Amino acid sequence: MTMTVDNLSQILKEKLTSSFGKSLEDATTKEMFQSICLTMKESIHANWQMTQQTYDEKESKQVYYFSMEFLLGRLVESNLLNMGMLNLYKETLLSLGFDPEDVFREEHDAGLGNGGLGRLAACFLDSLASLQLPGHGMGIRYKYGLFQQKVVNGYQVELPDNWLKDEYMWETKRGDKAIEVRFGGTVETTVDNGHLQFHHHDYERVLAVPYDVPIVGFDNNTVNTLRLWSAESTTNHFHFHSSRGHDYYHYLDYKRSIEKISEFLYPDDSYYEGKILRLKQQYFLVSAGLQSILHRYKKRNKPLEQLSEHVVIQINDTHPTLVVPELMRLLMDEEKLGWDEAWSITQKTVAYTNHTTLSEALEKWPEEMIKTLFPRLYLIIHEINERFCKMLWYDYPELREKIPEMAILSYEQVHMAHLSMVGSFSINGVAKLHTDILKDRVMKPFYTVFPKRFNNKTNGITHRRWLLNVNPKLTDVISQAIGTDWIHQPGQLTDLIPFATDSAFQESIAKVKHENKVKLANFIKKQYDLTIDDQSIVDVHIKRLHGYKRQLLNLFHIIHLYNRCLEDPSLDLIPRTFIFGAKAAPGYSFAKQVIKLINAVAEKVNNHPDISSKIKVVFLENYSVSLAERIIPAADLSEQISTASKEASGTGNMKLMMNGALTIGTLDGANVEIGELVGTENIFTFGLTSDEVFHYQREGEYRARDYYNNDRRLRNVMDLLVNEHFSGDDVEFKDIFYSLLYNNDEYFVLKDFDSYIHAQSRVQEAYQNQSDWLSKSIVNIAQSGMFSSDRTIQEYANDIWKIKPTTIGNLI
Ligand code: DL6
Repeated sequence: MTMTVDNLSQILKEKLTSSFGKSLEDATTKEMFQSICLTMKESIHANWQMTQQTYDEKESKQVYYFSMEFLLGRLVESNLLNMGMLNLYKETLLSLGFDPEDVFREEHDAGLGNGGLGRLAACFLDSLASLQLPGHGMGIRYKYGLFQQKVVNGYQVELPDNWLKDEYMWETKRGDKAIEVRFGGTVETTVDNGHLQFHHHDYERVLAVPYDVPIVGFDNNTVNTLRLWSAESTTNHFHFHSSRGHDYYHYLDYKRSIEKISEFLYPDDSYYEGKILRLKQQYFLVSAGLQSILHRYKKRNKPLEQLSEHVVIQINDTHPTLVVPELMRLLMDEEKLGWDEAWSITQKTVAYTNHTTLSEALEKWPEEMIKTLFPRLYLIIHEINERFCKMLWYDYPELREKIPEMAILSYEQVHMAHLSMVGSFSINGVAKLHTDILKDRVMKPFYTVFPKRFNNKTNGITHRRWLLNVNPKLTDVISQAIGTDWIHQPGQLTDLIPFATDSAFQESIAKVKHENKVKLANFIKKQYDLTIDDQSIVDVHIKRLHGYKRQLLNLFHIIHLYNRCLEDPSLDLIPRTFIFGAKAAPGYSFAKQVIKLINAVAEKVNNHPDISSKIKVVFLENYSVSLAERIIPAADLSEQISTASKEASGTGNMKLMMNGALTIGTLDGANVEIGELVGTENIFTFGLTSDEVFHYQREGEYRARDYYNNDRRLRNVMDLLVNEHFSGDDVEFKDIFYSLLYNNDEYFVLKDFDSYIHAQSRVQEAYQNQSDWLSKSIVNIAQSGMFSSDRTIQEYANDIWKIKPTTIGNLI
């Protein structure tokens, strides 16, 4: 039966009554949202069960994507879109007197990630299900997601993200599948029949309880699983016999200490902090995840030796690296396999993705911490290290002097990237340049030893969320021109190329962009009481705040324009709205100062009677998936201006391109591939190349101060930071100033300033010719299909995972 607005209205009304005892007239938007979810879940759950059953029956090989982060955002619209019911639900809501946007916004973003790495994991889940691939996520159900950012007096203030305060509609608790995870204790070694046996005593037990979230495929019946583990205490081993209640208080302390494990997500992006609780979180995910996988595998009645034919474990950066020793432990201590068998299985089952070359992000845990928390794993890591170093010594004499720098255990630390590389069959980077940097520099000796393991998988984004969902008008305009096949095959967006110079098509693209700008302007007006010009160039810099991402360089351009306007009030500028969205790690004081500076500049510029009609600066607080969804469709210009070599890939660059924004960017990460696809005339590149950055870093030839001394424009910009212009005192921004001049500008902001200013002038010039600009924009949209995560996932499936689609039949 095809569902109609009338049927669905009836169903929703009944749901309101049966679940909330409400009539339509009395129902709140929240109750309506919940009724929608409950209704959707009926069909999702049926397909979910069917999918799992089919995978078991067909013995499909399963991929498990282990990640400490899944930045899902909201699911209601993307689930409806994938189920083919989005328009029906929107129409029905309207007919019932509800604004669909208001209803959908009742869903709290699941912000279980910091940024690119976590959002990538979410896009991958969407693509896996949409390509009918048996792939699931393993993560942590943090009670608090990434903090909520408030801006108070220009400063970032962090508030807890209590995303579970209302019921999370998509999850299902699977209490029956809870698993025990053990921490600490001691390991006793005995010999039995000539075999070493390891006995773990006096450990702390933690109950890992899975909450499963269905991942709905697009236009198919596949529903995969994201399993999020929550740490809970068990009362089993507690005996309350003290009449004074000591045991009870002791129990409460214990309970709190256990629940802390899954309490919050560490808010650091590209920075490793070395906190013991974080290490516990990593092991908690790994141990619970692996035990549940082995449990399910054993139901297939296959020998463990064949595990890698049925299961692949992809680890999202080094955070879940403990899968290597934990899988060894489970295979040897629980399943009684010998070292060689266990090692061969482990190495064939685990694959590793690297997401950063920043040294401060590379995880190294103190040996002592590992030894105390996981005494048995420590012994295993020790043995892996011994064997690896011995192999290097005998098989690679030319690398002997590199052994200390390649070892897994060295200088009393456990090097997680080394452990990942040694214990896996695949090591991949996330953009061509990034993978080359890994092979040629950062991991060069490992590449010598394991050349076949290294491969590139350029990142992608799900075009369903980042085009179909966020920009329905653009979607329609595209489909009117080239039909709808591209929706299943996003590579076919290249069919738009001939339309790049078609004036009627350009006009429709311009109309959509303008409507999206008006929508964003209305939001900014409502939220911040700030009027932005919907005819202005919308220049967007949205990502985590980090020195290497160089929000400061963008700001220097803005201050430079401001200075020019002050010098020459009649300066002819195309009006521009500079939009920033960025969270800073709470302990990263430089980044927090940059936020304050952005807000201070905004205050000055936006209130200047002559300048505010030309330039507006907006810092949108609490940057999140949902906020990105509002901003991206309205963007004209995408700021991707990291110091070359530092941004592994970037994925915001892809989302913005797909929505018709042009990139101003360095030759970094996936910008390089964007440039290759669209051609140099359709992107504004500038700045040092990665080789030049490496050169300056190696030779120590760069003297930032010379640029300050020799470039009057730069001096005029920088002096405003320390002369009370943007702040009531001259010390507020002095750390920024000093980092550039006295710490020699680690991220080459001053060095790239001139080239950036020129690139920005080219932007202004190009925008003046609207037809030309629109043609560039269309070429960008046309070439963006390459960056659909469907392409990325297909490459993972073919090259690394060796998995094929499993079709899930219709229920009826
Ligand atoms: O691969 C996803 C994403 C890339 O697009 C970004 O370029 C990169 O910075 C980010 N990496 C991290 C580093 N975390 N660790 N470790 O978030 O990954």
